[in-house]
Amino acid sequence: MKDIMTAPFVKEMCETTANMYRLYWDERNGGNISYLLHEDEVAEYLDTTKVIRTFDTGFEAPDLIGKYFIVTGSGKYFKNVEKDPEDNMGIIRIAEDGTTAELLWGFKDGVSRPTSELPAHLMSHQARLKVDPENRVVLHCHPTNILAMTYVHELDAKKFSHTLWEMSTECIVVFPEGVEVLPWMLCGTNSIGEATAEKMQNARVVLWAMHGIYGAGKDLDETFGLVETVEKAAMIYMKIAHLPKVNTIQDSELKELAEYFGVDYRKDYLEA
Ligand code: 2HA
Ligand code: ZN
Repeated sequence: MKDIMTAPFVKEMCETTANMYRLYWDERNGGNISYLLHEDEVAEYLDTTKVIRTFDTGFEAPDLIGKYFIVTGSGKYFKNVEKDPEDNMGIIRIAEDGTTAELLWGFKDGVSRPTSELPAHLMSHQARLKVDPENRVVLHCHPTNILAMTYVHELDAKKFSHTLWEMSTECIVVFPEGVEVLPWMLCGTNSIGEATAEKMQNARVVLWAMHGIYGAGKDLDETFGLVETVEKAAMIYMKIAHLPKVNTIQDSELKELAEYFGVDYRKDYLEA
């Protein structure tokens, strides 16, 4: 059995959480990540028959039975993941009943649990896997500018997506499906999980107004890059929203971009 500390997925989780922390996306215990692992990947490092503890997830995820995830822990700080991966993260498998999570590694203090946002994560994985069988990552964080923008911009998915697209040339290419937006809701609940998962059927980015962002993708790099691009657009918006706008990217130019790069964009979000 190989040393799990050398596993690429553990290293990538460490690097990603450290980058997110340094970008001010994850203060204190803010943010959480779940990353779907393949059984053969896990079996190189762990005896998958040894369950350390179990958790009741409080909901059913029938499509995820037998699936493995590396997840960040409830109350854990992204700042600390790199220093002590085995304390701040866990590897879980969804049991045969679809509602129990079996811990196979991590949360070594013996009491810690997976992220409080596990419902939103697992429900989002289910939703994304239906539209993209290659989806493996769901990531939540609190980027400063996207959060700020939800205080001053209308929370309409079409208008919000259009504004973000206008903020930089690459946006419509990186998230051609736009972003979905939820109003303020109580976090950590099944309700916000269900609402997020429903929106995840249409887009890989779901904004939680006055709270943060959910991003999904096929690997950590892609998902991180997606959130990074949305956050950069929001940063530009927050720099210019109070200034007279003299120039912008026209709808005809957004269309030209989307067509040139061959992306399947939300045509109904453009006037052109
Ligand atoms: O894990 O970000 O939404 C802390 C949070 C809750
Ligand atoms: Zn949060």
